[in-house]
Amino acid sequence: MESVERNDTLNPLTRELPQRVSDRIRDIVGERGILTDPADTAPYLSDWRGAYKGKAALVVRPASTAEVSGVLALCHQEGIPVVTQGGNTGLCGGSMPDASGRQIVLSLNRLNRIRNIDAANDTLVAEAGCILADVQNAAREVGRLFPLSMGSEGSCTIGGNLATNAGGIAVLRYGNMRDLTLGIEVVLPDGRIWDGLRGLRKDNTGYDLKHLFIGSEGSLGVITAAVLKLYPLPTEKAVAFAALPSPEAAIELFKHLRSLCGPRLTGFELMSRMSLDFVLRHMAGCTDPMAEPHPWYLLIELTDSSPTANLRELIETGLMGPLEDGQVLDAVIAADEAQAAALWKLREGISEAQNFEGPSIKHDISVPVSSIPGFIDKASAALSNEIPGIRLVCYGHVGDGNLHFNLSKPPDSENADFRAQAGRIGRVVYDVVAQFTGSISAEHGLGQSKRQDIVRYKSDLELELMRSIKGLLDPKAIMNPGKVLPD
Ligand code: FAD
Ligand code: 2HG
Ligand code: ZN
Repeated sequence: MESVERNDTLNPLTRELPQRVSDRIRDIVGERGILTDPADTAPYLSDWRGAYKGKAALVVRPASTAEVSGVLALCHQEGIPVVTQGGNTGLCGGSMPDASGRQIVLSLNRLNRIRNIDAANDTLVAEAGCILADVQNAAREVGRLFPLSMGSEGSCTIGGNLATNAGGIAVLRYGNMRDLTLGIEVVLPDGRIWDGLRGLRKDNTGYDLKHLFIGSEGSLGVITAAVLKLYPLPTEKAVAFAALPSPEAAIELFKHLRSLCGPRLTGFELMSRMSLDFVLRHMAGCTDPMAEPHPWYLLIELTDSSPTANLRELIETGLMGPLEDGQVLDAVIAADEAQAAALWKLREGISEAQNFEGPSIKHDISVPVSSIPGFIDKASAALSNEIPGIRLVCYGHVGDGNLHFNLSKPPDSENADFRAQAGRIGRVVYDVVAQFTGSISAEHGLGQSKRQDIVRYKSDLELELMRSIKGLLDPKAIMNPGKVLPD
């Protein structure tokens, strides 16, 4: 903020930006591109969970790359911090401005055109503000699949997916957002536009710069468009819900099904009984598909594009042996699309269901797949020593080695007391993650919530390189300050 002159007239609406600056922003994005009324700005100033809140000098909604460029050039010149926002579904506070009221929120929800679909090249060019579900639908209309899929797909955006290198429920087969992207367009913090929209599967011309911006959580520049990879649309699908005695049994079944089904194994999601209980308690229309409760469950999906694939028979064969030897306790196979959707709702509803149980402390961790049972054992034991009565909501993309090792407060404890323990508890969990050479953020990013934690788990050299890259691309540190990098 140093370069904002102290004796400028403050904008009466925002009180934190000089009037001449908000006038210039209005000139760039037009009347529709600015929100100042508290009723309009409120959804941009609180995150999906209600865990983070912020204030903003303005909410700015550019409708083109040129407008993003104009706004960033001005903010760079004036030293105004910019918090880029997509669908605001992030879970680490990355899209929230701070409490100063001096930052602007740059929402990309008007930058939402699909620029091009090339079915022969299997690519789609989407602007950053496109909702993920709209991109999936556009691909489906031309008989193709855009495979990124997650519970927030009706609200999250391609820009947010790129900025967080999102994962989701089909990473096992198709990879995460980094693997699904061939090129990007980025507006640098000083307003220059890098057009890296190349739809090439082979391009070895030096450093692959797109990977710097993918996963950078708005801290290096604003991603405005991307060339995304498309795949053949699956024509066959089988979905099974299996009950298991333990995480060890889940990993045995994973090895078995990987060998039997190869790349057809698309989703392999673990959930504890506590996770299912929350869904059954809070999500309308959800029922337990089994007569008895069991300690653990797997949601398994096979897909194929071959018209001759008999996936139902394949999954039945795959489950038969484990059912006979007690590694699987019970199993249900969806008879049609409606039953498959109902089974998926049991898994996808966990995040929302947990919100109804009061504040949660989230740990989005990864370890090698083989270490999942050991991690769950050790981390659960460490936690129950720390807070008696804590409720562990453990679930996730176990085929990727990624667990959402989430905690809900003991029912009789105070919200504030529980929240105050997040740092101490995080360290207990993350120290176990480190023992298994895992990561403290598998898919949601660092945002505000984990940026200080990385000091303990990344080497000094790695942190130094990250800071150097930030300094090079964003020397005035206007892009999403207080996120990703530790103080
Ligand atoms: P936002 O929340 O708006 O922003 C996230 C970060 O990206 C912020 O740091 C922001 O500054 C930055 N950003 C946004 N757009 C841009 C841009 N164009 N250029 C530069 N930076 C930008 N995540 C998963 O990975 N897997 C899941 O399975 C999953 N499931 C979820 C289920 C639910 C119910 C919910 C609520 C969330 C889930 N998420 C999941 C988390 C979240 O949806 C993803 O992180 C998603 O990618 C965020 O997209 P967004 O558009 O909402 O981004
Ligand atoms: C999921 O896999 C999401 O459901 C959300 O990544 C996880 O809410 C969470 O912690
Ligand atoms: Zn997830």
